[in-house]
Amino acid sequence: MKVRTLSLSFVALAATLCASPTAFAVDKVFAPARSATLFKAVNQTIVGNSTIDVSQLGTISGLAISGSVTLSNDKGYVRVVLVAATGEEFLVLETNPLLAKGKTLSLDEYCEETKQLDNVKPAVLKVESKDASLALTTVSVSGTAVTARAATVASTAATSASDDRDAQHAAKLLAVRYSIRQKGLHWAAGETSVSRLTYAQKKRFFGGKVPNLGGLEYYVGGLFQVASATSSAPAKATASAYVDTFSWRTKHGQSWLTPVRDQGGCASCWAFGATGATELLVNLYYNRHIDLDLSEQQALSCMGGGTCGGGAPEPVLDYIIQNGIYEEACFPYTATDQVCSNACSNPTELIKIAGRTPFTNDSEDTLKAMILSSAVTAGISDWWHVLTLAGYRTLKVGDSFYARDLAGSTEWITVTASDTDLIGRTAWEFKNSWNATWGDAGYVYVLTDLSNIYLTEKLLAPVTRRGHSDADIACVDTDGDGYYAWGIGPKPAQCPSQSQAQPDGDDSDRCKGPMDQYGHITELCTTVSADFMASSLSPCTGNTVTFTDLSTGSPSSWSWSFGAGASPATATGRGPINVTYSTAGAKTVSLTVTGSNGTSDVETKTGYITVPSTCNPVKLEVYARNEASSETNQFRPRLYIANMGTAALADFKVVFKFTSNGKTPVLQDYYTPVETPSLVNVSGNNYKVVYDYTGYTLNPGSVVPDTSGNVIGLHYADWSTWTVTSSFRPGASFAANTNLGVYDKNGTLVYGTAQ
Ligand SMILES: [Ca+2]
Ligand SMILES: [Ca+2]
Ligand SMILES: [Ca+2]
Repeated sequence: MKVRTLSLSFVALAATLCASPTAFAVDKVFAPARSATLFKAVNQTIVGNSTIDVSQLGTISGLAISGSVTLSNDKGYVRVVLVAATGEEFLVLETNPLLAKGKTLSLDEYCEETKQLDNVKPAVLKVESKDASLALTTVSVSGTAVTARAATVASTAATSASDDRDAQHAAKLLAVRYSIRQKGLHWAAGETSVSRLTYAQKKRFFGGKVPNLGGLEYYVGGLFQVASATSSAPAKATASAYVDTFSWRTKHGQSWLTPVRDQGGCASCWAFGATGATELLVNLYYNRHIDLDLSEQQALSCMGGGTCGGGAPEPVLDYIIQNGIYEEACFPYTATDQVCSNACSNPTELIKIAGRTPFTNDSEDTLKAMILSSAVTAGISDWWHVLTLAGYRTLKVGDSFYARDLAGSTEWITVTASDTDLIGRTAWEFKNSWNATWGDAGYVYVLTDLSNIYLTEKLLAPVTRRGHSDADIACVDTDGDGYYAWGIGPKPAQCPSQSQAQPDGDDSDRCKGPMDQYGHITELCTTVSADFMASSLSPCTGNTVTFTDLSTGSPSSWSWSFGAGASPATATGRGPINVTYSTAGAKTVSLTVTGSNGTSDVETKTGYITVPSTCNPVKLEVYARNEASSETNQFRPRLYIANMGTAALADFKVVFKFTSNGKTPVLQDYYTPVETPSLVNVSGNNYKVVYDYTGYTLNPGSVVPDTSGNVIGLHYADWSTWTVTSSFRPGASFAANTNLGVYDKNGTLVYGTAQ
């Protein structure tokens, strides 16, 4: 019999819960750690919010629910929370269309934080739902654990609550990533500072009530689309007089925002949104990187805006207008409610602003004008959350976003010609206060209905700063084009007499002159310069690649050449131009532009496009870790495989190699429910481990065996130190591992490195 660990207690459990190999589904990580002994028949269909009395169940060490969830639209969600007699809360289930990988979810003894409980006395099950129904058939519980959990944890890592949570987090993240891929969404999901919070921690973070974030906690970059209650995409913006893209993160070639902060376990986003905007306004007004760190604790404790249970930015701004705000050191942030008298009595900084103007939600252009002229604090009502606005971008083909998560995964997200739901829409760029390890370095691009933007205020200059005056405003011509920059106020007296009357719209580029009220910048250089970009750098044969002109200097004619196998092979006109390739390989693309005054320029990008020889709709991800890192005579690899693609993969093999220091290794199979592992002596001390999945099919969206992984053991029997050099190279926790290789039934490498 195959068992997963050496622990006898767990052998018995595996036999109880997992009668056949088909039961080793991904959902196993959401099944109770101990077999259920008590059941409560419920047989209710719950719509909206409800509570179920479970106080008669006695002290328990685990709780699971069975039934099914139906989500009626993209905003649908269901959350079930166990409330203990002590008032402690534990998440039993949270789902939405991303987590459920669709509109329905079948629950067979499902549990999350209630998988292993430390002898809890239950009171009620709290059900919260919107645009969804929960058909609950039974609640099952396991009674008091016979042995204390701590002892079980010590005996084997495989049954620890922390391992369970790791596996659940991994499974939820894979589900979100799979849904993003299947739905064609344009953001990347990864592990963030928020994704691993417990329900109780999230509740503190959001001020006592957790909103349906629709996956936002997993956001690590790209374009986050706030789900609309109607399934149709929000209307596109009408033609705008304003410039397509503007951001204080790139104005004059630099970011004017202060570093991303961390609000911690306190719903003080409103204090951070207002303070972040004030810090930005100070930099903009003085045209210098003063980069003040102002006191969010003062905003939280002294300004009447709210508490760690939530609040609003307007009272904070009004207080800063009337009384001013101190520096962080005067009243350091503790993420707790404190009395205002804890502030220092002699602050160094006292910053006041002149006023505020609310956004009336009348049009996108109004909000663009506010961003172009000053600092703006803004909220998203679906998230009950306030942030600082940094800029906006009208989406066009070729716009690219870089995503990176805590586990080190990176990807590019690019708008292509087929993204008709995006092109022409406005993405709002926000600075968040969830730490720079969340989102796109702490920032997020949001696509949402205008009506979802609330608590939004433009901050008004002038700024006053204790011990300083307007003589401190920098008036500089950094790029030497004769146009000076002096921030967002009127031209100050200290600007030199030879300076132009209009400010420089981009003081990092001598070809860019003054900016008008709509953000358009006068072109100062007439020389043409050719440049372009492609919507995809590695298209499959037959797939459309869109080439977009990025030339500067107002060219009047264009001549393109797209490389071998391209159709069309050449083109004239600005484009964008759609091209397909019929052959694989590296392609060299060039563009020649000519200006009206006869000057011309050529941009040639050698090997710019690479068409792969095979485009496989199977897209695997393999995660691995070493369970036995602390033991010297063995290593115990764990791995699992996810198919994130659109086609099934059958009869494959996973292979890695290792070298022993002269001792003969022994393979022991602990938990490989669907494959046959084997140890192959290649030559001398060189070995391969082969996991043979002949007869098994890994379907799209599925994981094998589950996110806690297969386990085999490799050891040498005499308990002396054993040195193994392995291509497996795993760490202590699960991470994507491309050091091993996955081969399909034809022997073609479909993932990782050749072995
Ligand atoms: Ca601060
Ligand atoms: Ca200049
Ligand atoms: Ca300039």
